[in-house]
Amino acid sequence: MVLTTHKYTFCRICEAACGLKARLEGDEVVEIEPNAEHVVSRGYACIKGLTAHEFRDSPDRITQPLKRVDGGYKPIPWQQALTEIGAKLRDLKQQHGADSIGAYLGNPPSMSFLPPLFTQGMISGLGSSKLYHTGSQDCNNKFVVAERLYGSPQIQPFPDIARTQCLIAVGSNPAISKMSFISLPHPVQRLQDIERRGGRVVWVNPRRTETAGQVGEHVFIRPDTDVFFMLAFLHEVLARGVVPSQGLSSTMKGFDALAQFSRAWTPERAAEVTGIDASVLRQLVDAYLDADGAALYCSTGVNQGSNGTIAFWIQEAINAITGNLDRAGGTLVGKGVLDTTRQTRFDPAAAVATARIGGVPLVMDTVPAGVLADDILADGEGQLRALVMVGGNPVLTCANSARLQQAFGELELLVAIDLVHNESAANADYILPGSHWLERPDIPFVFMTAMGTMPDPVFQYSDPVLPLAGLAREEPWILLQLLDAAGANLFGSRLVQWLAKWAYGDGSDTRGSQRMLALLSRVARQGGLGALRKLVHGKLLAANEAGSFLGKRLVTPDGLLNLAPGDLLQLAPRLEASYQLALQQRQQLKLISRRERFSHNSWTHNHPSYVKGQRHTNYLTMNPEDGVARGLCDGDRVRVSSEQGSVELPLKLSDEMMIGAVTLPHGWGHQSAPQLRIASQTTGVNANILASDGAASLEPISGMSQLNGIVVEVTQAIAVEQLPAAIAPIAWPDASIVD
Ligand SMILES: Nc1nc2c(c(=O)[nH]1)N[C@H]1C(S)=C(S)[C@@H](COP(=O)(O)OP(=O)(O)OC[C@H]3O[C@@H](n4cnc5c(=O)[nH]c(N)nc54)[C@H](O)[C@@H]3O)O[C@H]1N2
Ligand SMILES: Nc1nc2c(c(=O)[nH]1)N[C@H]1C(S)=C(S)[C@@H](COP(=O)(O)OP(=O)(O)OC[C@H]3O[C@@H](n4cnc5c(=O)[nH]c(N)nc54)[C@H](O)[C@@H]3O)O[C@H]1N2
Ligand code: SF4
Ligand SMILES: [Mo]
Repeated sequence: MVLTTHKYTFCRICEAACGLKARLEGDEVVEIEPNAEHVVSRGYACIKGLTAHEFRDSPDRITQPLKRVDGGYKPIPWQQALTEIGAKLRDLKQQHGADSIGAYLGNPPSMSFLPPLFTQGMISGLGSSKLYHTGSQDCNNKFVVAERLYGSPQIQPFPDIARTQCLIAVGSNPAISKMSFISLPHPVQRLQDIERRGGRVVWVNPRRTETAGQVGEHVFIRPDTDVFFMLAFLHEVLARGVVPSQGLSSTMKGFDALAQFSRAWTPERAAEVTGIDASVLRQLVDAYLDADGAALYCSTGVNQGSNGTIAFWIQEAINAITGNLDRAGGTLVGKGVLDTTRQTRFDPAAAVATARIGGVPLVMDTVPAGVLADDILADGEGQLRALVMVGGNPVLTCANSARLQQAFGELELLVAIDLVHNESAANADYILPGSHWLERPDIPFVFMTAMGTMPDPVFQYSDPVLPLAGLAREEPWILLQLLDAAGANLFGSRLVQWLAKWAYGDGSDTRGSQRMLALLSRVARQGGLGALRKLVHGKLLAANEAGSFLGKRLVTPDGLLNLAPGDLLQLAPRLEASYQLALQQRQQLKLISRRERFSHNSWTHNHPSYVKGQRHTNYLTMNPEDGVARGLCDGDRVRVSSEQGSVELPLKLSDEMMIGAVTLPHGWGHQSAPQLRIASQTTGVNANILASDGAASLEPISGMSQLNGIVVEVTQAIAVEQLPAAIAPIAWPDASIVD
């Protein structure tokens, strides 16, 4: 008889970190339910968390190291893989210097605590400066602004959802993504609560989203013009005579320079490019100023535009000067249990480290992914010759994928540490079986544990729910062994390397990570493993306090909030040029990104239920009027062309899109990964073929790639391909998904 047991854990797919309850029969998870006893998520979870075990047990999961031999892949022992990779890394370092070796840290392992830490430790241990990270695809603008305004990238105010009377959210769709830079399980319900208590919620977005259908009011904005919306908002706030109150003004500086910066941006001028009527903007400013606690919030819709840094700066400045920052109902600054704001302090007087390519600045010691292809292709000192991918799928998720794929072919060594043989690893030299989060012990990732971006502060721990599959190993163990084989030490310290190696042993179980987490927990005064194991439903921490931040917890050199950092002020001419360009581009179609319920970046399409029926492809969505103007009908196959490339896919016409804006979900284009037997049969296309890379295409200061507001043309596709009507059946375990 098989024994049925239950184990509690928390989800590590997105920032909500929902509590889950897994039902096991023997060593197999047969069902995952939301954990009703979890102190924050209280019985909420989404389809991705509830089907996580089906990805862990995917028939395409890699469970032993693979080496490329004669164009195919053959299983090899761990020892051989590590020795050979280590020897190559050592050689490259000797011949070409440490900067010839880099790592790409993907998003999925970044949602755990230890894998990102060890990836950083490996790169710095090798003496390299080449850590590529997905931050330049989603949020580096927020980090660089926080450095300058508050003194550390880790200080990220978030809306006080429980008390706000007015939330204006720009470029965010919580019903689908569950939000970013705030951990909020069941966001729609929490947002509806704002309306229930008489508050207002406003969505500013070129697409009327699934969220706007359930809560709040929607305002259309033309793609990539948010910075002008923010500037006009600030202009109008100042026009009402708002100045920081006496108490506030002693906690901040730069008000006059900020006011000067916004002077030219009247609502009428902004309206020319945003499409938001000046009177509508003034009403929003009224609502914001009249509310007893209001917050402006933005997310990737803004971050991935061409001026996400200025937009976020101005947003934060508005929240600050109106007294909404650090106020009940405004925005709050959480406290992590492991507060590292001082350790990550930004020195505005110090020179910013730059990448080899185009002098692009590093952000939190990471290189923007937009120069990865150049780093491989451009000869010269420090040319990148070896790349270790720790999760992630850059060939689908980074701008100008076609070029990146070509560049990957030039690498002397490409190693993927992953669950599956994905598109980026199509020609990898080695594929090493990493761990699924259900197999890892964990505390919540850095935003929660160190930065405290939580309306309901919680600390939690999970033991692994399942053992490591086959010969899979945890990422920290793999990275330690690679360092050893390359003759280097974690963070360059022999002692740290020795201790970590002792803790991890042969890596066949997760005791190493448990020891590490227990140590971190003790440092955070949360007790050892025994104490952690009591946190299966999470432990509520002290509530976020209004009035605890300004004048108290900033880590700028003078302790003041800097409303007008010098290098941001210098972006004024760029802003003017962007405005002129936006004026010229008013008649052109602009492409924006969007997320889907059944896609999580690039890694959920290898599951039959996620891609069944109409979901076997992504679609371009366009306003019907734009369709009529181009003679296009719903269901037509269209060609979408940008300066960078073109893709062909089916069209959907919907008035959810603003006129002039089209949208195309990213993370598709799996045809080059035959090892993903389901995904490779899907017909969706890679949106990042259309986005540009290279230093000149990146936002200055943040190095963000522009993934929103890409000028495109859409025409009828000439060659109509015969598409498979449905994915061919493959023997696959029963999927539990329900739509
Ligand atoms: N289901 C699902 N959930 C996810 C993910 C996923 O792929 N699928 N990804 C996860 C990750 S890695 C992240 S970083 C978070 C991101 O989470 P969010 O940043 O909250 O992302 P979205 O909810 O997609 O919101 C982005 C919105 O911006 C809008 N937008 C696009 N361009 C513009 C523009 O120029 N201006 C304005 N104002 N809006 C614009 C889009 O229409 C979209 O509705 O989501 C996470 N959650
Ligand atoms: N055009 C456009 N491009 C975008 C975006 C957009 O909105 N528009 N969004 C961007 C955003 S927000 C992000 S965060 C990036 C994401 O970019 P990436 O991180 O590069 O891509 P993902 O699809 O998240 O990574 C999927 C891979 O991680 C592996 N994986 C999953 N879990 C684990 C694990 O625990 N360990 C290991 N070792 N591997 C694991 C999966 O098997 C899969 O192969 O994409 C960005 N790209
Ligand atoms: S909302 Fe995010 S954290 Fe919660 S179950 Fe879904 S994917 Fe997991
Ligand atoms: Mo992301």
